[in-house]
Amino acid sequence: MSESQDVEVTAQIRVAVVGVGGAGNNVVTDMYDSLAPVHTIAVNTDKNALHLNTRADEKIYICKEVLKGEGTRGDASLGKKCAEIHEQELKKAISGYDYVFVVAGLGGGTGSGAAPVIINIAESLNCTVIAVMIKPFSLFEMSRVPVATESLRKIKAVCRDVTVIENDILLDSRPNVTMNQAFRIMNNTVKRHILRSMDGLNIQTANLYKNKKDGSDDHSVNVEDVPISASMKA
Ligand SMILES: Nc1nc2c(ncn2[C@@H]2O[C@H](COP(=O)(O)OP(=O)(O)OP(=O)(O)O)[C@@H](O)[C@H]2O)c(=O)[nH]1
Ligand SMILES: [Mg+2]
Repeated sequence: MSESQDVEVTAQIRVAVVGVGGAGNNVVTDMYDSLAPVHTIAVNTDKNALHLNTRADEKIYICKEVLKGEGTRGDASLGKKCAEIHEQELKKAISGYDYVFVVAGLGGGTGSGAAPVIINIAESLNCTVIAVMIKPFSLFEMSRVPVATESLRKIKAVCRDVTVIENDILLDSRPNVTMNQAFRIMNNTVKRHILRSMDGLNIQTANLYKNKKDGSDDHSVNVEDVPISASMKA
């Protein structure tokens, strides 16, 4: 196969990363800023978090009918409802990709409620769906654990490829970091996990890098990674 044919074939592979809720939006922003070779889609019920704090190729605000933009305040049933109301819009956004990564932090209302709906939508399309779910700190966020566990159960029931990343891992390796620093480190780890998964799927990322005007808005996190193997749980 000639080089030009090779480029043509690999360039047809389309990858979307859908970040749901606060954590998902933060990971997507990290990927967008670092010019990751994927189409980024941010979904949230929190209008300000989505429109002011998130950078992505596409943003989908899924709350207006129900919550007046203030988010779910931890209610996963509302997160679910909002995603269901916007099913067609979400479906349209996710359609046409070969691989769809869905990323969310579990334990709040949006990620826990909407991610299972979005994963279901993606599974109904002709694509490979990879769920990357972040579990809350089991000690500091104890009250969120049951919500996270229930959401993960729903996700595992519909999606074969689920990676669970535990925020807890930072307590062992970096006990003195602040919560925000911990999130930044973990988001970098999540981003690298997604990029490595793409390598594992034989997606030739070099040919997919987006042709952005310049790298001046590259705010990629300059911190060391937590070893990915250490932050995974089967
Ligand atoms: N790694 C990482 N975890 C995060 C981040 N933000 C939040 N989390 C974790 O994800 C869990 C869910 O938080 P959010 O994503 O903010 O919640 P949400 O889905 O927006 O839900 P609501 O705000 O309640 O509607 C939290 O309990 C944290 O453990 C982040 O930027 N990085
Ligand atoms: Mg939120």
